[in-house]
Formats: sequence, structure tokens, C-alpha cells
Amino acid sequence: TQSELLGKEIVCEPIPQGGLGRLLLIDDDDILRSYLAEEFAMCGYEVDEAADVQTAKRKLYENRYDLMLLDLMMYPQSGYEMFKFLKEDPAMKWIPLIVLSGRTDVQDKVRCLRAGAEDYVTKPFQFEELEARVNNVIMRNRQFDQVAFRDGLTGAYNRRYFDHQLLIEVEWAKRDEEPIALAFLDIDKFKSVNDTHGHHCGDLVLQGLAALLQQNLRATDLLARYGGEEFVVLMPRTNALTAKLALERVLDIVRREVIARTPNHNFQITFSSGIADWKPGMHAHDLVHLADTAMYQAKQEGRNRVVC
Ligand code: GH3
Ligand code: MG
Ligand code: MG
Ligand code: MG
Repeated sequence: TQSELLGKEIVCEPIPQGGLGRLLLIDDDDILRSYLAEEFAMCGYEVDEAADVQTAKRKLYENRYDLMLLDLMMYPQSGYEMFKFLKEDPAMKWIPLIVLSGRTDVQDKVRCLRAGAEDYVTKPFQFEELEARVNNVIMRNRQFDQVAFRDGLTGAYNRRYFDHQLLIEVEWAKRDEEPIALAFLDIDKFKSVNDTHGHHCGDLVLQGLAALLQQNLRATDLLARYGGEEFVVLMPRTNALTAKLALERVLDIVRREVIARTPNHNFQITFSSGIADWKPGMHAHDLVHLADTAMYQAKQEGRNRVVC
């Protein structure tokens, strides 16, 4: 099972991902597309439609999709144009794609599968079967994310995912001229928890903090465990001041709450946090460095505070 793969119990709730998933239907056949949109919506999917490649590209910049269904024979650009486009964009190339085509020859199937399509369904098709395939791909992709991109101890995203997502968010910010804030968090005097109560208690504190952060941040904020007792919160479409207020609110909760409980001890902690915001021209690693520097300043100024 998933929890066996992860080795440890997951403390955080998975990030809500809009139910069954958000689909982009790319097909020039208006009747078929509307039919699919209606059927998938009735199943509980969020659905967007594109009648040509150009519209599909625009939609991909506007929304985040769990899966694309792609027709091959379209005008003026064929579905194969999408493969080229997707491969070149780091933010898009991981979106799963199922080809839905009237072309039944093996060359087309092989070409699409080699180009990275998850599956190839020929028309005519049974909706139930298509939906089952779509659902499988989305669920498998989410399970893969759980194992590859989550930290096994705390259930927060891991460093690998954060690094990748930060690059993507910076691209979105450039495109949309929206701010991004990054908060760096480091637990205060955490070594003393380990030294006094043992490593296991330290682990419980890390799990407790991650759960508390997750509960008290927005669904769009990305919480990741950056290192041992360091977390980062990536806040898209948020400026530094708003981020500071959010982190101060969370710190206030952390100060008051028992973060972990054992028969012998109730653990309470504080953290120090540094906030930085992205400015046009900045590289992703500059943003991390700035937030880290601000965190260090928070430590210097006496810990248990948020510095912007
Ligand atoms: P400061 O307020 O300056 O941050 O003091 P600190 O003691 O928190 O800082 P320091 O960097 O000296 O110590 C961090 C400690 O975090 C050291 C290490 O034992 C502990 N740590 C790192 N990863 C883990 C982990 O996965 N589990 C446990 N239990 N402890 C960890
Ligand atoms: Mg067509
Ligand atoms: Mg540290
Ligand atoms: Mg520390």
C-alpha cells in the first residue's frame, strides 16, 4: 500500500486537488467535445474545452490541469503540435495526456506513446472505459507524487518538489506579473529537544509542526521540508507583507499549542522565520537565499519572530 511505500504514517492531509481532477478536452469535433464535457462533469471532474491547438495552449497557461485528452486530426494544427509544445515547457511536460483519436493505425499509436502519451484510445469508444482510463492515470500520477515528492516523516512536500515548483511558480509570476512570497522557517533550539528527550520526540515535534502549518496555511500555499528542521512555505500571488502577517498568525498558534505529546512531556516550540518576495529579474535561488538570510536575521534578533 501507499503507506508501506512511504514507510511512515502521513500526518498532513493531502493538498486538496479539486476532487477527481481538472481535465482539458482538446478536440475540433464540437459535438463530441460537448458530449465528453458533459459526461465528465457529471462524474465530478472539472472540465475545460479547446477546439484547436492554439486555444489549448492558452488554456494551459491559464489553468492547471490533471490530464489532457487530445485529438490528433485537427485544423489548422494537428494534435502532434501539442507534443512539441509540451516537451519544451518545464511547467507543462508533466501533465498526463491521453490521445483520443479516430486514427487506428499502429504507427500513430506508437508515435504518440513514444512522445509521452499515457494512453491511446480510438474512436468510437465507450465513455465508461475512457473515464476508467482517465481516472487510473490521474490516481497513479497522484500516488507517484506522494512517493516521489513528499517527505516520509512529515507528509510535507520534499526539497526536490519545492525546487521544481519554485521554478514553475517563478515562470507563472513572470507571465502574470503576480507576486510570490517565500517564507523560510527554522525551529528554535530544536537540538535541545533531541538532546533532552531523544530523537523520537524530535521527530514527533517535526510531524506536529508540519501538521499545524498545513492546517493553518492556504490550500494554494506550498509547504515543504527543506532540510532537517527547516521548512519553506511558497506563497503564490502573495506579497511579502501579507506573507509576514500569515506567518505571524501561524507563529502565534504554534506558541500556544502543544505541538507533540508523550506520556512524559507536552512539547511546545517556537520558530524563526524569514520572508522574501520575488521581484522581476530575480532567479529562484536568489529568492531562497533572501528568505534564508532574513531567517538568519530573525535568529540574530532573538528568535521566535518573523523578519521581512
Ligand atoms: P537554532 O534556534 O539556532 O536554530 O537552534 P537549533 O538547535 O534548532 O539549531 P541547530 O541547527 O543547531 O540544530 C538543528 C537540529 O535539528 C540538529 C539535528 O539534531 C536536528 N534534526 C535535524 N533533522 C532531524 C530529524 O529528522 N529528526 C530529529 N529528531 N532531529 C533532527
Ligand atoms: Mg478531429
Ligand atoms: Mg537549522
Ligand atoms: Mg533550529
